[in-house]
Amino acid sequence: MNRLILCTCLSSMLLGACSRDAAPAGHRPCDPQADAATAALYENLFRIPSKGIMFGHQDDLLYGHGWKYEPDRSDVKECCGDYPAVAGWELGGLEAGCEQSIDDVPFDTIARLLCAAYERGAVNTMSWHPQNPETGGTAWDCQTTTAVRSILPGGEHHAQFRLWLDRLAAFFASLKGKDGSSVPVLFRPFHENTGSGFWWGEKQCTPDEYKALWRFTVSYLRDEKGLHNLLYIYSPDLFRDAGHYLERYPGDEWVDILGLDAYHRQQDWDFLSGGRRMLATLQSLGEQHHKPTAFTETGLEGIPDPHWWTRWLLPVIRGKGLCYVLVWRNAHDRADHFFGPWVGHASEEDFRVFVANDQQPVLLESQLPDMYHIEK
Ligand code: BMA
Repeated sequence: MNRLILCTCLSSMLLGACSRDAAPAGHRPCDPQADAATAALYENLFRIPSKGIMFGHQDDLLYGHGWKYEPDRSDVKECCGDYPAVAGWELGGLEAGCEQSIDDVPFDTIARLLCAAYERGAVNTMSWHPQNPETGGTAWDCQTTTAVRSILPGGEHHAQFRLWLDRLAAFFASLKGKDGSSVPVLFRPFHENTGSGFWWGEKQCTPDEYKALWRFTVSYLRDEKGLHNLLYIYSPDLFRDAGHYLERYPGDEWVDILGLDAYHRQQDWDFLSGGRRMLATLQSLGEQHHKPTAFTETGLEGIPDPHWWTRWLLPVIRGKGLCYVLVWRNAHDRADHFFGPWVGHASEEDFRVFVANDQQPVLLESQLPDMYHIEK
């Protein structure tokens, strides 16, 4: 369905149809004032698993294996004829006032292509790898255990953190569709909190500090900055059990979507059994907490198995009620740093088999229903 035509021709009708009142009780974003398109997107995230799982790829429209910034180009599209249903983008560097992300992508290019993806009907999600507020190092700088505390209210770097969020807020507010309405974004801050790879990780802050950071961030963007086009994804890393997953969970009123980041690392853990276990737990948690669930980051770097898509990913995600699965980026400047398909790679054909499989429907961009309108 062409969302743009519907929205421009029938905007007032649709705004009524998209109103939050149209959503069944329980399917309300944690922002009570979420705008119509954002509330409709949220409702559709509950509905989409009955149709299939949306396929996502980080930075897909910006660059790919061996190329960058070529209009309309996409590694996924070149392999299977369609863009990913979920477009992933990165905010790291924006907080510091940089014009380019930590992956050297200009933010105005991200904004332009993100809005274009929305106009085509895709779903946009943004990750954020902010610098360490204490050291000025990267998100991966974990040498201190006080970075989170330092940006909470009363902390030494709290004013700086507000400035960071002001910059993010200005970016989110600038994302507009052709009809002038705000573009909804699935925002995924402070991810992989059960790991210790980032300064907000399990060893770097206490559960209470993490929860306070999350709540402050949501409250600041939503209530102080008045952003109503965001849905918030909580996405821990590998976890032992439901208790571990929820240890740092800020509460149902602060989270819209339950996610999981879990990479296939052959030496470290069994992706098949571990992935199935964690996604089954995520499915139960989604049901208990009335939240949609997503496999928010995954992949096997360099895809050494030419049948990775059908041998590993498909059995892990099948039947888990997920609204999407997103594989990480195909770097343009690092030959071995890719997680998605590209033409000429040994797994290209298997990716097409994965996309067309009849066990777990996989949805690409053009197969999506109108995600920004609630169909009666
Ligand atoms: C990581 C790697 C890095 C990148 C970061 C943010 O997983 O891909 O090269 O800078 O994500 O996109």
